[in-house]
Amino acid sequence: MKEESLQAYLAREVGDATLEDLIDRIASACWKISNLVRGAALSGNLGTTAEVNPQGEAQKPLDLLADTVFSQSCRDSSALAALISEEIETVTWLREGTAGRYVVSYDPLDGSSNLDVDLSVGSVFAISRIAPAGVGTALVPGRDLVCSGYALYGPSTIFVLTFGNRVDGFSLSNDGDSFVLSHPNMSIPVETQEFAINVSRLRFWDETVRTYIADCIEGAEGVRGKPFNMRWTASMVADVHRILVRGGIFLYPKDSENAAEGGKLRLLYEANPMAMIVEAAGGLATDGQRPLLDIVPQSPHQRTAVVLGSRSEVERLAKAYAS
Ligand code: AHM
Ligand code: MG
Repeated sequence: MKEESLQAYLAREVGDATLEDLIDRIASACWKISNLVRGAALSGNLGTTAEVNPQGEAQKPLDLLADTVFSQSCRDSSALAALISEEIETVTWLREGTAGRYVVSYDPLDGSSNLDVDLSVGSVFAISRIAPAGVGTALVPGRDLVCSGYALYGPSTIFVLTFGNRVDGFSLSNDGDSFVLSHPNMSIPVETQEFAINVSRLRFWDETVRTYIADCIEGAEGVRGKPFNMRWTASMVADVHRILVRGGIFLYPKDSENAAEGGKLRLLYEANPMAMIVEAAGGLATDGQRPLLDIVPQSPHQRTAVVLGSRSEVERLAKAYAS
């Protein structure tokens, strides 16, 4: 089979040179971040800085470096109006009052608590267009996204992309500076026997989540009548990628500890990009009850509950909430 580069794929799929250029810039940021992650120990970039991000979480040197690489790679795109980063408090306007131009929302290094223990991390991004009527606001519901994707820095580096109709994955070449189509048309199996949740938070969960997980753990002996396996990587990118490859359900619910903030994961640059990918791959992505992509964002760092993955399990939990 002839290898197809990400650039050739974009020229075939997109037909808008400015958008192709913007996605290519994001992909370049991802392979540069991949190289930074691999070299982190030898360049003295592990550990934690004295800084905190807008959510009050300690920042790692690589969180900050990845943010710089990402924004520098994107900001010269003439098609770009604004950037929204997990690491920056306010929306960064580059070309204000520019209907039709793009906003990139991104988490430059998701799951960064995994860095010091050499486990998988990733970058997540979503691209939206500033609507003619919405000049001045960078916040749009996930349903209006143009495209979204992530890069997973695991045993290999994979760049996954969707425009909403299909999901394709690209592997980093051996040279480390280009992506090649390796996972065409990814789709999530409808049925699954694998769940992902941070079980140490059980004491904070509501009854619906407790019952759902208890039923899974009872396995073949309980109401589900089949065994379930559990995986939790503490990196949403790695968990979502596993679900794209072999199915599963991922839950980060709103619970009694994080309810005041609305949940743990951020809507614009974590939940929505993953929701767009999961829906395009045949799965479902909700906050437990309503589709994540239907939520109208109110602020750049808004949080939400997240339940996504194989259709049958996400529907089961939504039904349990509804009853
Ligand atoms: P981060 O953006 O600060 O890395 O936080 C997001 C991460 C997700 O990747 C992951 O699913 C979750 O936080 C892990 O949370 P926990 O520490 O409860 O396991
Ligand atoms: Mg994150």
